[in-house]
Amino acid sequence: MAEKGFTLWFTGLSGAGKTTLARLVETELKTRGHKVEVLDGDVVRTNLSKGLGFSKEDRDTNIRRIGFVCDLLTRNEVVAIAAAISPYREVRDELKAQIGAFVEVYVKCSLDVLIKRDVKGLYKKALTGEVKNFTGLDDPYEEPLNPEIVVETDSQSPLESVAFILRGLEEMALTKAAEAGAYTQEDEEEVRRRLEALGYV
Ligand code: ADX
Repeated sequence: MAEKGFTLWFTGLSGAGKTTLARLVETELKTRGHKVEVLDGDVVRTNLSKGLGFSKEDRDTNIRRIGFVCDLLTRNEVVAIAAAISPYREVRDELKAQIGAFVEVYVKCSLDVLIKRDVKGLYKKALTGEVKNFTGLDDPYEEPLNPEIVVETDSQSPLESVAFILRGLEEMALTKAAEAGAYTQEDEEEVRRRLEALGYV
């Protein structure tokens, strides 16, 4: 029997870890037999949302486009994973109502830590005024009020957050834990490769 489709929606500030967690959860869910597609804000903005900027209107358009594709995938037994800041509550709630099988994951991290980490160097640019309307600094981020899952990436390791998310999905009966020995050597190598790329092993 085909697995049930659902949308796993990661929201949170730039650099909080949405993409990292989305990719790790993707690998794990594929291992468990799900069909999975990731829609990442940074990637979508190079194709589907090419040309859009960071005004409220453009961000909402970007999020509605990502949500539209997630809806199509979800209907077809695919797990659609979105990783975009998606700063506005109203449009996230709109997508939740539209898609139904929608799990909101708030990737929470304090601004202090994000500014210190600053992997892409964008916080520095935003703080010096080189980049304007940066989310969390001079542009709003509306925290989810009732997210299904919250992970705190300033105190958890990526693997801890991933384990927590998977447990949440298991409790919602959206996935089943893989049986011992279900991993092929290829799966293990893939996880290892991803962790290596992140500097964890
Ligand atoms: S969203 O607001 O429309 O959901 P999205 O997740 O697609 O944003 O893109 C965010 C990414 O764009 C950030 O991770 C960052 O790399 C880049 N970016 C460039 N300018 C901004 C800005 N003003 N605010 C936030 N992110 C920005």
